[in-house]
Amino acid sequence: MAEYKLYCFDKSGNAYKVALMLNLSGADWKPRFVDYMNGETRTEEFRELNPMGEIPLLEHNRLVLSQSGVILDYLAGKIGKFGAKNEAQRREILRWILFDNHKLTSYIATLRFLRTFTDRGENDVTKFLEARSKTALKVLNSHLQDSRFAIGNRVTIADFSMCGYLYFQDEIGINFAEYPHITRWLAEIQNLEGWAHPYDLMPGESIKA
Ligand SMILES: N[C@@H](CCC(=O)N[C@@H](CS)C(=O)NCC(=O)O)C(=O)O
Repeated sequence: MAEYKLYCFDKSGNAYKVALMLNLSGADWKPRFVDYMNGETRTEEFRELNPMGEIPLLEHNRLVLSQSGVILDYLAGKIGKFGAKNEAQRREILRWILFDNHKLTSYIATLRFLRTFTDRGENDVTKFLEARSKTALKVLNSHLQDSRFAIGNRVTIADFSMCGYLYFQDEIGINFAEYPHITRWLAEIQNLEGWAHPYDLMPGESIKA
C-alpha cells in the first residue's frame, strides 16, 4: 500500500498542486480517482470524508486532510522538501498561497470550467472572470520579473500552488504571451525531475452527460 493516497482527478488543478508536490518529492503515493464530473463529491460518503465537498483530499496514516494549501504545508513538513527555511519564508509562502487561493486559482479555475466544460458561451460572467484572472496574472508576472520562483531562487510549495491551473492554458482561453515571466517560470518548473502534466499525472475518465 502506498504511503500517501490522493483523492483527485486529472482535470483538477487544485489536486494537481498536491500531485505535483508528491511526484517531485519522489514520495510513495497513489491516486484515488474521484468522479467529480458525475457528482461524487456531492455524495454522502464523500461528505463524510470532507464536509466541504472538495478535492483534493490526502490520506496519510489515519489522517485525512483537505485544502491544497494545508496539504502542501503538511507534506513540506513531513517530507522535508519545498518548504520554508525560516520564519520570513514561511510567511511569504503563506502569503502567495493565500493570494493563489483567493485571486488566481479561484477566478482562473472557474473561467476554465465555464469555457471548457460547459456550453454556455461567452457572457458577462466569463468577461468578469477573465478580467479578474488577468489582474492576478499581471501581479504574478511582475513578481516573477525579479524573482526566479515565488520565493527567491528556490522552488517551494507556493510555486506548486500557483502553477496548479497554468498548464491548462488552451482551456483557460487567455493568451499567455502577455506574461513572459510566468511562461519562463512555468518552463522552469516543467524542467524539474518528476514533472508531469496534470492529464498525465492523475487519473481521468471521459465526461458523461
Ligand atoms: N481551496 C480549495 C479548492 C478546492 C476545490 O475547489 N476543488 C474543486 C475541484 S478542482 C472541488 O472539489 N469543488 C467541489 C465544489 O466546489 O463543490 C483547495 O485549494 O483545495
